[in-house]
Amino acid sequence: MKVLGACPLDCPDACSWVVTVEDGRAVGLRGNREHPVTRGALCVKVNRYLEQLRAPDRITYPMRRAGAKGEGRFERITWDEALDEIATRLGRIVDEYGGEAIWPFHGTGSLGYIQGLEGLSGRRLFNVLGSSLHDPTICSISGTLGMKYTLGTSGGMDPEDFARSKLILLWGTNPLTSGHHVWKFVQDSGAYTVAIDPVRTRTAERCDEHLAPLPGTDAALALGLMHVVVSMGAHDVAFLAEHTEGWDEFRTRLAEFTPERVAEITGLPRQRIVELGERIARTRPTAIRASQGIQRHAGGGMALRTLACLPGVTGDWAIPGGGLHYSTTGHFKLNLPELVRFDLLPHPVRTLSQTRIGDGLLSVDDPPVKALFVIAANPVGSNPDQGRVRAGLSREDLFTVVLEHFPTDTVDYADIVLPATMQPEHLDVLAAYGNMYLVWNEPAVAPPGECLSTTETFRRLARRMNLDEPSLYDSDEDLARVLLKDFDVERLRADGFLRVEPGPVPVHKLNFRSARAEMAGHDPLPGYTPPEELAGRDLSSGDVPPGESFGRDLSDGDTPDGLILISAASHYFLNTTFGNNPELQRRAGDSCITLHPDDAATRGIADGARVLVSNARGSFEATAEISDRVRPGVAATTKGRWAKFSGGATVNATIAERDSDFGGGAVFHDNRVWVTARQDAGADDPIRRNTASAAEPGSAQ
Ligand SMILES: Nc1nc2c(c(=O)[nH]1)N[C@H]1C(S)=C(S)[C@@H](COP(=O)(O)OP(=O)(O)OC[C@H]3O[C@@H](n4cnc5c(=O)[nH]c(N)nc54)[C@H](O)[C@@H]3O)O[C@H]1N2
Ligand SMILES: Nc1nc2c(c(=O)[nH]1)N[C@H]1C(S)=C(S)[C@@H](COP(=O)(O)OP(=O)(O)OC[C@H]3O[C@@H](n4cnc5c(=O)[nH]c(N)nc54)[C@H](O)[C@@H]3O)O[C@H]1N2
Ligand code: SF4
Ligand SMILES: [Mo]
Repeated sequence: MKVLGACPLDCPDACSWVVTVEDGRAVGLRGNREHPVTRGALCVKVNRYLEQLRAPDRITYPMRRAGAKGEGRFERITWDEALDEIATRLGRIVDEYGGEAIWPFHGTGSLGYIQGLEGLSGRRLFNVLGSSLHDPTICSISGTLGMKYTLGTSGGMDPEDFARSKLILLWGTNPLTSGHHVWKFVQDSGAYTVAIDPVRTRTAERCDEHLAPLPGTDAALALGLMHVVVSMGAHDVAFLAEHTEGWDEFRTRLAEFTPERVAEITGLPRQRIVELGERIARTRPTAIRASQGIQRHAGGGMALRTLACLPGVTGDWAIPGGGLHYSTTGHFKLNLPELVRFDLLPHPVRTLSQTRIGDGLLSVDDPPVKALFVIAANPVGSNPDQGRVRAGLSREDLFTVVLEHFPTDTVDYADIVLPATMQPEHLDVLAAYGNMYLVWNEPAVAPPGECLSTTETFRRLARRMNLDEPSLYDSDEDLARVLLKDFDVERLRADGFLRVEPGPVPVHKLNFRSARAEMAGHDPLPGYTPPEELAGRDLSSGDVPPGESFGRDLSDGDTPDGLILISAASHYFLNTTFGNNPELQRRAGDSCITLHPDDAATRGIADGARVLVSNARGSFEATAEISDRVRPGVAATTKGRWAKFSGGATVNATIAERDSDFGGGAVFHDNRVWVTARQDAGADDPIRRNTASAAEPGSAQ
């Protein structure tokens, strides 16, 4: 039997897949050949998804903490015991502190609207309880707001239109790793391709040209390119007059961003900026693919706001194959209000930010967070400031429930662990954020052991709490039909996917001057907001004022200026998902940091040496790779490793829990670190190398 499903992971592609089921077991998984973007192919990670379904460390029954918080020692309990304990604890917390003391903390482990997606699943129950709202700030919010200020929507161009582009800028995006299906459209176009990325990634290597600006300086580069276009008289006067607001003011600002100044800010040769500006000026249509990586900086929202202006200046927004693609989410008109039912809230409640879980647990008062539900998230692995996240989760007075598949670093802090179903075991619906398709996921097999879906878990908890609101008991299919009120559900279910047509971009006019941005306290015009930890200084020359060392003791020999560390998507993990898969661990190899030969030489670090990477927030260990894939002053590693398989800490120990400019986004790539050789690394190195077995100590399995 073949069952149509969909990949649930936080990836722009939202692949449609086909599960082969024999005797009630999933024995095969492949991409759906009919889906115009999936085209039969999944990816290196998800090709191993079925292994994860049956992995020996899968959590298959409820557990109660038996050791200290963080220790990861648990005892098996029944669902009845688990639900009783949760219902009793929640009841007491609501009585004493009010519902806002409960924080349903959702991650992006599943992007399914029914089982996962950042704060939606289970929200009806949390509304009835009057729990705090959860703002999914960790991934893409700054860029989304930046796009909206300029365009009125965050949904940009349809990436299938790349097939018609003549010039494509792959700007702060590495699709060959983080969502490879768009590459086919890029290739088919025959367009001239330019990668703009401080790192020479897999994608940059395949492009015709690569520019490596200093991290967080993209808005300045965009302003410089527009400056060149305008100084050539190549701006689209008719488009600007008819479809934009505030052009005269913005044009004045562009005049300030001469190629000389932009060269200084970005660390790019002036000539390269002028040449790319000229190429843009003479090539219609020009398309930009930007994704989330570019906005993980202090000025990340402004970066997208300013980038979205470029196709306005050239008139590309009006030409098929021209424009900017960031996220297509804004084009899907789903019936979220009826799915989520905020009308069930007894009174207005506060909102807590996903990115700031450390603050949320350690600093928020009135009321303090007393109960934390972690749903499809792994904040110890994925959030900024790992040390603070651990400190927050260690609070003895905090009641933590984690719904999970695997014994993650976060599960170790749970009071109660609940076993969750995986994608072939439950029903779900997704809308891609990197293409124009809805995808349907039909359950294919029964879950192992006592695993329950998120929805069923919350239905049972509602019953245990004697809540009589009828909508808390809607079935998954009812929920899907509500969400898809305006779509042909039968067709979606039969085909596994359904195309949605993008709405107009810009929505009305393109706003160079944005009243909405101004009202939110931002610059009324698009501009350049420098990154926080780069602060416009030339990192390679060591000209940082003495004493300015981000609180770090420099007596161990590193240079005072440190390096900007980018921790982008790993080819083999998806955030921390798959971080426990032995084969993917083997392929990913040791935790690694890439250093430019000059930076390695200054620090006396040899290729393959063990290094300590640190700043005032924390540290982790890695193996140095010396390569000119990174520019001087910049280092690169990847996200997604589990701390328990990496000597106890990952790169996230060094990242600041600080908000970006728009919407309180995370600043993962705006991170200054110091790198020193570890003298004492030897055979008894505590870092485990490729030996992580699926069944880890710390798991109760
Ligand atoms: N294999 C794999 N795929 C994934 C993920 C994964 O973990 N693994 N994660 C998924 C998720 S959650 C998301 S949000 C997306 C994210 O996918 P992307 O948007 O691709 O995000 P990142 O991987 O963070 O960064 C992309 C690129 O931006 C570059 N970059 C960083 N800072 C700057 C900058 O200031 N300017 C410029 N021009 N470039 C910069 C990085 O070097 C990197 O090559 O991918 C999804 N897909
Ligand atoms: N250093 C660094 N850190 C980053 C980033 C970066 O660029 N650099 N990027 C950030 C980004 S873009 C994102 S989106 C965040 C993601 O951060 P998180 O949302 O915490 O994502 P994951 O780490 O993948 O953890 C998701 C967990 O959900 C579980 N899960 C999956 N499906 C289900 C389900 O159906 N039910 C239940 N109950 N559980 C499920 C998985 O087993 C996994 O443990 O990470 C961020 N972290
Ligand atoms: S992770 Fe992305 S590319 Fe891989 S199967 Fe899922 S949606 Fe497709
Ligand atoms: Mo993300």
